[in-house]
Amino acid sequence: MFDALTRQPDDPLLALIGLFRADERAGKVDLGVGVYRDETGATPIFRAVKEAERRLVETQPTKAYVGPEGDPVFLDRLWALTTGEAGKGRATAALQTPGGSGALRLAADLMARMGTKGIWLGLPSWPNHASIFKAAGLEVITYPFFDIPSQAVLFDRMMEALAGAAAGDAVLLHASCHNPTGANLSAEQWRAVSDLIAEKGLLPLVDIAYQGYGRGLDEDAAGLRTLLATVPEALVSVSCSKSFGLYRERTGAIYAACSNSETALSVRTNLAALARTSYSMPPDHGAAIVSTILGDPALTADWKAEIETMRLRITTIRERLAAGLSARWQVLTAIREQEGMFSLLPLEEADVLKLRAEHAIYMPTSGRINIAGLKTAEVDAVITKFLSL
Ligand code: PLP
Ligand code: TYF
Repeated sequence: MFDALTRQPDDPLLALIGLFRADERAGKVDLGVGVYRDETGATPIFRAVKEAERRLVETQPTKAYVGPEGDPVFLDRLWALTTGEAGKGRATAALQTPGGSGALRLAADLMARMGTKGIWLGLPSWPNHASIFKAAGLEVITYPFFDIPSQAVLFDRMMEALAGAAAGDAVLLHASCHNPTGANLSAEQWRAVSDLIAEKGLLPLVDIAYQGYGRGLDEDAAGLRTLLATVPEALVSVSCSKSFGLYRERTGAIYAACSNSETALSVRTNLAALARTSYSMPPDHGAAIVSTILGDPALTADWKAEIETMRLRITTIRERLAAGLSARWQVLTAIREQEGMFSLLPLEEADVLKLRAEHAIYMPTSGRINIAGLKTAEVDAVITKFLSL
């Protein structure tokens, strides 16, 4: 019976982890999968996370199921962190999910249930976006978002495309720290796209997965907050994987900002019903950690200080890389203005494979680099190898 199945390709980003591990060369460099790394190449556990875990070990009274919605205290605290004042007083439906991926899938299932036909996706995007939406039965409609050779956001073309969207269509937006390009929209561009979404009656789905890694915790959510202040309804998918370093704990949430509390109740019961036929109830540990941190001013302050240090490490590496690479590729001064972990270099697949074979520098064939994969001490050597292409 199983022979009815055909073998599926691995996720190229995750497959890269295995290729890198198997490489025995000294000085190999991993610019692949999007996890934060420090100056030693490690992905550390935040101090505040360790402390929250210690407290949970001592005080957690039970491991009995959480409900399908998860912990409402976690959901409130995370919503406040994400939306600031823009979230206050909004009728909101919320569900704790297994990571941002779980949130995106629930959002897609909800849209399919609502009869949403198309979801507009700017290219390039995180490859899993299109896969998740298609798996839920949505039609993915793409538009150009970023031009790799000129490293420019194609804002006019994005607006032209969205002007052609049908009322009721959905639009996926990255809140900040765009994966894979690092490109960001200006405050005016967020205002313009928010106005267009409201005017056309579109449903925005905002994916926020890197809050704190770009310009700062509030700055990275500013565009999302503008949008929420403008549109009557929105979906927001939050991932705690990067912002709290909780990758494997599968921590996230889906929020629906609604125009009244009756609708919010209906949306919440639909999200819960969708979760029930999938994984039933969400994992608790990561959400309990986040809730503990955000409920304690001292832990929150320590977590903020640590993520700020990480953010500054990334911006420093960005400056060094932009200065070095622009000697040959003038256009790559853009790396300095881009934000978060990723930039998308104008490389051919052959260049990427050459860097891998000859210099043990690993990145996906798309040319995306994880800036956090670079240690300060090796930046100059890596620049030299790029310039030798
Ligand atoms: N959205 C974007 C843009 C991502 O890059 C990721 C990946 O890490 C996610 C969502 C989902 O992350 P997770 O499911 O690990 O929380
Ligand atoms: O883009 C990345 O590298 C991160 C991590 O199936 C990731 O978002 C990559 C692939 C995947 C899940 C997470």
